Amino acid sequence: MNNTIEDTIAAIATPLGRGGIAVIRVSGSKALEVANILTNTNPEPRKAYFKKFKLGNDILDEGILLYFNAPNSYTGEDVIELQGHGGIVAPKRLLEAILSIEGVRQAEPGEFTRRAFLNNKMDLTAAEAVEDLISAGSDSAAKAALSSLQGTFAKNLYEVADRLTKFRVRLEACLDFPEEHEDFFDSGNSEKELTEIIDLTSKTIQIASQGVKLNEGARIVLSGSPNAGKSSLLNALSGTEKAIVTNIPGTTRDVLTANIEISGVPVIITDTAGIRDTPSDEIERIGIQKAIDELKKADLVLYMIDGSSVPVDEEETFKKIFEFEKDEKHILILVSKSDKGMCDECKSLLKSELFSSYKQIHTSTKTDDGLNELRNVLADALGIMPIEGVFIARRRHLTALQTAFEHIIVAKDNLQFGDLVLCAQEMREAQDFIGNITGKVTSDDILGIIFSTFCIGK
Ligand SMILES: Nc1nc2c(ncn2[C@@H]2O[C@H](COP(=O)(O)OP(=O)(O)OP(=O)(O)O)[C@@H](O)[C@H]2O)c(=O)[nH]1
Ligand SMILES: [Mg+2]
Repeated sequence: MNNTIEDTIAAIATPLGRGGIAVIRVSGSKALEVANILTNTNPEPRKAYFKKFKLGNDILDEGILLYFNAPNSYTGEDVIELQGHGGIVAPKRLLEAILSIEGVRQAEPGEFTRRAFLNNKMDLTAAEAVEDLISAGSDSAAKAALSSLQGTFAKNLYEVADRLTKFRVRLEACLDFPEEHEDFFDSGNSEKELTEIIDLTSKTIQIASQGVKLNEGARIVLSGSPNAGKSSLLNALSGTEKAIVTNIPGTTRDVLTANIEISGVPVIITDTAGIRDTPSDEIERIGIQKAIDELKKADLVLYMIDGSSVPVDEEETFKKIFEFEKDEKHILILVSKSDKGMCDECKSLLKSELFSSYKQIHTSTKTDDGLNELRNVLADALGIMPIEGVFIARRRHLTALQTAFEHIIVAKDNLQFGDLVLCAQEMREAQDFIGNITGKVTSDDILGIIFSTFCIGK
């Protein structure tokens, strides 16, 4: 049988594991019947009932029953919540009992929120923000997700969409009745209006791109020759003693990660084995291969050079990094151990053609020298900037916004050339892309992809 929106759905909404309370949510036309079967109660909306949860003579648990009647619920349908004891077994037994009731099935990931969206309880940006709030990796990401959930992103988009509509109404009228709308571009007002729409869209793009950064976080990979000080830096930046540090080259073999925050953006920092052509054993050889694999996933590579000792094969090692990361902006050179001073060979190496075009920062994990500057440089290199009123956004939002923006730019060109038909066409396209973000113009396939990444019970 195909799952439909007519089905009543149920799921455990809290994480499974030891905990005080587990919440099971049921949504759909049979929700009240489920409450009735399990608790022998006809609950009034928004009242808490302490009840035994029973199926037949089998007592499954006891706890609180809540009822939210349609449309005044999260999903817009009849919803009941059973708050029983936490753990793994008790909530599962209760859920199984609920699913044994005819017409009730297990909810798919994100299905409660999908119904909320389909019942116009929230638009798509808010629905996505629910999941983003749950998986927020930093304080700032959580705040930004809450802001989108409360409609800040949508408000910006509706403003753009509203202005597009007003412009299109006049433009289409002018195309249909040219005689009556001669002033359409004579007055220059239309061009001014389009410029304002472009500014507004561009501002929204700027905020959304920061929102995407908060959402996705960034990956920084530490790389370089053995003994350069990579593991010491991971420990210093994360404030932990996660990585083993010794003066034996080839200490790190496996890939180690730590989660840190840079200007509010969650960053995964990865420590890897030092790269050299002569690994001491098979384990180090595999570690070096893993280190190279990590480079492919990096948003930014911090290439570390021990400034205090005479460089050995540094050019060859660096060229290996360069093979995987060609963009200069994505590589920073970190000259470590600044407390020990710099040797002349290293000074001339850094001035050589291969290294001189990269940004170079000097640090010491012994004295913390340069670490604050490093954090600022990292924020800069990752494109993190403080913007008022940041809301969370996803890459699909940014792509749609940028495409809409391009259409508006072309529309303005067409207006300037006097080709109103093409201008109208571009404006229509732009509006569709904006509608795609809020869910006003979204196909079922896209909805399927969006909600399948949610957790079950949400
Ligand atoms: N004086 C000084 N010594 C440092 C600094 N950073 C690291 N060291 C020392 O350099 C040696 C190597 O440091 P690690 O952090 O293990 O170097 P690594 O790059 O992780 O080395 P591998 O794992 O072998 O590739 C250790 O003895 C550290 O104590 C620094 O800023 N100043
Ligand atoms: Mg190491």
